[in-house]
Amino acid sequence: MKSTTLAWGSAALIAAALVASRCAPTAPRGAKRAAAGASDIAVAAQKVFVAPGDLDEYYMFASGGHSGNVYVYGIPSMRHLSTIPVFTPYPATGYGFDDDSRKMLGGLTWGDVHHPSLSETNGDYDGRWLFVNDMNGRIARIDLRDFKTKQILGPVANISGNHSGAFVTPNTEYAMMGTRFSIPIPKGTAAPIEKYATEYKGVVAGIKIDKTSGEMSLGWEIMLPPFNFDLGDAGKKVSDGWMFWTSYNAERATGKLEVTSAQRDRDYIAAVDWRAAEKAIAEGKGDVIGGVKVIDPKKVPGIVYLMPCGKSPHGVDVAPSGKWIVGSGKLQGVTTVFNFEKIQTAIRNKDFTGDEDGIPVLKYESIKEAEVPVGLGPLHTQFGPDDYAYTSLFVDSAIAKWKLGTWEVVDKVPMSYSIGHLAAAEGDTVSPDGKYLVGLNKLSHGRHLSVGPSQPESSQLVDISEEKMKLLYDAFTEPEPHYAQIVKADKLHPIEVYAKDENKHPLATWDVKDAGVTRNGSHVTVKAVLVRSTITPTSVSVNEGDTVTVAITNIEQTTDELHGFGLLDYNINVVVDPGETKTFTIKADKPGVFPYYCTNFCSALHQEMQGYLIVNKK
Ligand code: K7E
Ligand code: CUA
Repeated sequence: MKSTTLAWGSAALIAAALVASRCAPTAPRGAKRAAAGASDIAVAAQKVFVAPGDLDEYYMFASGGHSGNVYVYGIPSMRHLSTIPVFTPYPATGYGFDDDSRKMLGGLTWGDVHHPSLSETNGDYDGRWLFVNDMNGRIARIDLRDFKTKQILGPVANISGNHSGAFVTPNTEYAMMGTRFSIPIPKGTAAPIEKYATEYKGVVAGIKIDKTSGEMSLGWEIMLPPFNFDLGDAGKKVSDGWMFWTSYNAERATGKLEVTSAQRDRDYIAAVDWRAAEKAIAEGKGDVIGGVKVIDPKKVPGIVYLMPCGKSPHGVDVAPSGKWIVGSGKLQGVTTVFNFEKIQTAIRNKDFTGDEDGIPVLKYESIKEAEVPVGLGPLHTQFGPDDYAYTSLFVDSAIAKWKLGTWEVVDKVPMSYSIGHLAAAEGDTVSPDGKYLVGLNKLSHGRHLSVGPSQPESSQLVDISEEKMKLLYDAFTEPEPHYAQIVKADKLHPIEVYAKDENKHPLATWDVKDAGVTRNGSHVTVKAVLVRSTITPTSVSVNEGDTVTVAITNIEQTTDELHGFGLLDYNINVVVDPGETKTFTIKADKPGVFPYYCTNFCSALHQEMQGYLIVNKK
């Protein structure tokens, strides 16, 4: 197998390649088909074809980047099954219009989701929750019982640009957070940019997750030098109890980072003993910054160590055994594998080469196991059974398959084009499935019908069940897929309706006789009932200046019988699932008559499902 090895320090060359790779060729229509034999295409078509009425074998949860959403796909069909709004209002499901979801969004109407993280038990997906990070210092929890966002934690104090989350630990004790854009802390403090190296700080955090409810709270924070913390992964099995964060900009540089932060041959992976951090916080150690306790590793040693890793590493991925920690230096031609046992030995022996703000730097040669010549621009690694690893190569526009232990690159498959993350079936758990891998590409360049300057985002399904990887399918994916996770469909057990006796909403109304209007001073409460094909009450009269809270219960107990409540001119659009109660509140500041109606087609008399809000002039 031909592979390219590149000496460290050839950053300029790589930079040129990085630029060049953004101009991938556009194949003339029809030419691509000729490239693969007709029988290959027939085999691929059969492998992705999910017959009408049949179901996919896996769910894929893909990040929606700055759309603020999570997108759900079926694998192998690559069908887009659902959109889960998280950090962004989404009229299709009424998200961000009712009181609870508005409160959760907290005034921000966008988020930048990069890394979905399914909850785990003993290092395997357990199908309970999905956690996702947002660059605005937040993490959200989606309940996989109903595929809805249930909690948004944050913005968390002192965390700025939370890119390196939401990777959970093997028993979902913690989700991870980290600063990509260091700032002076606490937030709200200003310091001149010339003082970046000393007064700006990076912070990493452990977000504690309640075992039963999934409720998140801040566990601990650690103050670090102003490196740009980029990706993360939790240790597993032998390395359980540790977390790893990559960082770039060990130079502590400012200005044109593409030049200034690429000077050194090595940056760092921060290795954190999270049980030690937990203990330190429990013992009351740490300084209060921004209203929370923050551990300063200079004062509390034994919690953080820095592992040198070349060069401007992006992804860090822990192998299923927990033995190997793979750091992908995006500006080189190799990916570096560290040996967890050697890391522990180096820590015990104080095998350090120096420190950064009091944090020991481990000796590279002592902890490194291998440099695997995967190819140019390695970003992320996923795993399969039998010790196989798959690394995405942004610059080479390919995926490399290689073997843990022998460190041999055994196969490569081109991607069209410029792959970022990749996701293999259960490929970041302790027991990867193999079978399928999805390349989440940054560019599509003529792989789909043109829709103007904003080209469709492209993902490619790859068969990894055999020795050679085979491209099966090109699929449009909603922008912008960074990371995705693929979970066996039978691990999830979504409900179809909210059972009546589980609805504990104080304003739930299950009988149309109980629907109606009550007034308390200038606060009007409307209890509304939705059932085919009437909204009760059919009209509501209030006075200009009233505050009006409308509680809507959909009393259907039938699958798929959703009703909506669209209120014209007041910017209200709520969707209520069977058995669910939602409230919205408006200030009746516009006099007149305002129709409301059911927005979800529900029966032959759906059009009749309407009413009027009458706001009487003062
Ligand atoms: Cu590589 Cu945000 Cu994980 Cu994009 S990130 S690719
Ligand atoms: Cu209810 Cu349409």
